[in-house]
Amino acid sequence: MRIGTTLTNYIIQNQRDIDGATGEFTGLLNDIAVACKKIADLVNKGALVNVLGATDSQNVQGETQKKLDVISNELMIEALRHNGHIAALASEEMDSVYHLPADAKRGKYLLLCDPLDGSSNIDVNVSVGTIFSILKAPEGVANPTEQDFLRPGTKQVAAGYCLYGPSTMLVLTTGNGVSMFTLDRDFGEFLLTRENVVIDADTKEFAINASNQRFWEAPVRRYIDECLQGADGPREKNFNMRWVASMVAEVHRILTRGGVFMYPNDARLKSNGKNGKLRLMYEANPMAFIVEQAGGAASTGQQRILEVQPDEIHQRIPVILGSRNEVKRLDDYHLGA
Ligand code: P6P
Repeated sequence: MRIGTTLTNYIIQNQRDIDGATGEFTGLLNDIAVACKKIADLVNKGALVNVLGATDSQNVQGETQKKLDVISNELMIEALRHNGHIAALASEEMDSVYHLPADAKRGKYLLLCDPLDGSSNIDVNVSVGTIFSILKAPEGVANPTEQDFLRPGTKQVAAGYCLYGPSTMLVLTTGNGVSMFTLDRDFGEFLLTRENVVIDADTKEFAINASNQRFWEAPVRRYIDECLQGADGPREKNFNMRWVASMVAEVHRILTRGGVFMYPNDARLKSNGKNGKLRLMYEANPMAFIVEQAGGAASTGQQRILEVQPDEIHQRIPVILGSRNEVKRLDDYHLGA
């Protein structure tokens, strides 16, 4: 009887492709998978284990933290801090870099994560996810600083997400394509269900929060207007629209059937001194790495996301990603503008 390829076996078989990888990288991925399995369990149980609803605290972004935001962050730390695979951790849910306990062995990697992205969907039972990005840690530094994390996305060793949807799926790239694993709850293993994922270069589906239309800049307004004109307009085809308000779900759909996702900067965000809504280090960069590895593209509208030099760990960035021909069209509109 066939068991299938587990995530751990897949990483071991492929770790020769990972720059300088030893069993430590496999161990790190395993720790992340353990945290994701526990988060999946709590997300799935929801009200049964009293994890729904909000806390009375806010994160560094000034956003009210859901109970599961805080719990997911604690689970990620718990899964990683004593196993000696990371040197430090940064999270959307923590103002500053998390340093390991003094007696904990330091590892070769830095982990950045959004422990539970899209958590506003939790209470309405819509898909949410965990996003993670892995960098090499500076050698011989016991407590890496925020500055040690501020590397462009091209320096990522690996990136991935876990989607807590109708099925729980972990999607991963180590720089050699994109692989998808589905959680078999019967024996608690992520099993390989798809590899060498490729995004169609063209699409008829876009994802944007259309309630912000009055704030959009001209290139975005032009692109969406043309899509909405459908077959009678300059695109000569009809488009569909999706907006889940959960980036992990949107990216997974795009990896599966193509599409373009946009969270551009706009007049509303600019008036609040923001450069987009999504965070560069633990949302845009890992998703851009995955999308590019699947043959798609990821841009700010002005430049490739993975080439942005970070200034601070929680900085925001405009995001356009997905089918590469659509991203290029949006880039051309921005550059023309
Ligand atoms: P809005 C979730 O809060 C998130 O960070 C992404 O996952 C999602 O794409 C976006 O924000 C949704 O933003 O403004 O539509 O609620």
